[in-house]
Amino acid sequence: MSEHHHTTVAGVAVDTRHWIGGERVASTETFTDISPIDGSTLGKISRGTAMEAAAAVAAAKAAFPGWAATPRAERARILHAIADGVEKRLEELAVVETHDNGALLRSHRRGVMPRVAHNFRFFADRLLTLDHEDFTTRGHTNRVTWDPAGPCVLITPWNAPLMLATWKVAPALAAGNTVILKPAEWSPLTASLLADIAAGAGLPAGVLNVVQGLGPEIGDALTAHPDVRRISFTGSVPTARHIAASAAANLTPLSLELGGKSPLLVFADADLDLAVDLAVEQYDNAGQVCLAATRILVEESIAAEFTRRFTDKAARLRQGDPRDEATDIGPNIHPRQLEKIDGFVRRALADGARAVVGGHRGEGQYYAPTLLTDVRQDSEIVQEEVFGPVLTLQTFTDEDEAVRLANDTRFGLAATVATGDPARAERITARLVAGTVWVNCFFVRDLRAPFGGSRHSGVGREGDTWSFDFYCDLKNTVTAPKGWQDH
Ligand code: TXE
Repeated sequence: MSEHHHTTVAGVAVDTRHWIGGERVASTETFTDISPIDGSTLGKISRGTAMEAAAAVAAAKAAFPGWAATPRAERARILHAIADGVEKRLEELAVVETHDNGALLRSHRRGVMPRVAHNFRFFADRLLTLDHEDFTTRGHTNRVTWDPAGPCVLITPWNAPLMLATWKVAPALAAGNTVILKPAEWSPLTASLLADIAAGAGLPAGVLNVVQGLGPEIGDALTAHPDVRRISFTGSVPTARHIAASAAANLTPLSLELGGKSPLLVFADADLDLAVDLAVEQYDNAGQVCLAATRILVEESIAAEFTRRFTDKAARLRQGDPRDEATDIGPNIHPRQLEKIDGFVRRALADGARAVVGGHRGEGQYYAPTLLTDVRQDSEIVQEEVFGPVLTLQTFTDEDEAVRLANDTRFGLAATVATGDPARAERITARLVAGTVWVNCFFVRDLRAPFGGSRHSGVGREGDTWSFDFYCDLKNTVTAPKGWQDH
């Protein structure tokens, strides 16, 4: 096979072509996928155009009636078989993902890839109990059913590639839809492995299609296509706006999971060690987490002590090769992302901010974990998502000020509250604008809960029945009572 058709990453063979209608399809052009670990080339990936996009939608359209008519139990069985395939190849998926996006191998092994398998199992099982009790209206029976919607375009980012992709793929397939998955061009490899796994699990041809390519080149051909019935996107706000405009032509329903600028509120009555742990945890995945609480808001009276303990703990973080079990923070995804992060920090420093920790690049693809103080509420560094290991610290004197600062951005994805007072936790939580609020914890997630954001953090919720509601056309059938002919 040509080097334009496949690559080998840490001993794992990956097909670098599209997967359309159950076949591998190559584009004439390719794009280069590089590893954030050392900048090495991982492969030449098929660079999709409108032609491949149209072919993928046509394949998804052709496969739809068959898959939609497949009994729920059989769909669930195949999704469980995909989960089995993920578990069987878990180590390979973890290794390839780490080479491709630079996130820690240990978290891919122990957290992310098991969750990928769980995504399939959860929605397979949930499908089997997806029923609304019938009810009657003047003797007429109402029956609510979840009809599959049709071909779904799923566009996904690079910060947690396979996890975020399968969070959409699994419910879309469970619901009886067919899928065109477009992974991010900075981390295209595990989506291709997923296509192999799905085919091995017996998913019929055309039910899952994977197209590779650069967003601005292939995006519109997918999102403006009249045969596409749903678009689910996780990524940036500007791209979401573009997709929404493109989808408007056909009024295609959208689910949008976007960025955040979430607060961590630390009250003087909090367990300070826990609060510091929660703050340092925000450097996970080199800060490339939409949920990250990047704005630390600390009660004035404990700010000095909090900062001292935070600085001590941050100094002990080990930054380095994400394949090393001892590493806490790996590289950032791409030279362009590093440029972007550094630009934010330079401008903040020029604007009067002070770097208490870090504030500069590290070697190669690494950015030093950074904490900035003396930042203005209306400044760029407080208002815009950096998507790197950069946190700001501000102080407040009472609950009203804490809530005002916490809610004063255009985002509303998540918030974390550290306090020893349950009544205060309740008061604060009720006033926060956020899709998820954690009290004295962070990142505890469950597929039974709704996930999503308010304002510019997104539109809609994913998880449990909220995913099914999005991926289905809900139908109510009203049947007259028996013997209606006699009347
Ligand atoms: O995102 P894009 P980028 C935020 C984060 C980051 C910034 C930029 O702040 O620094 O976004 O990242 C596809 N039509 N998040 O530029 O462009 C693209 O190919 C259709 C937060 O990488 O949004 C990729 O598959 N699709 C976030 C996907 O959109 C298009 C995760 C995401 O890329 C397209 C990622 C187009 N015109 C970034 N243009 C989160 N919420 O977790 C691009 N794409």
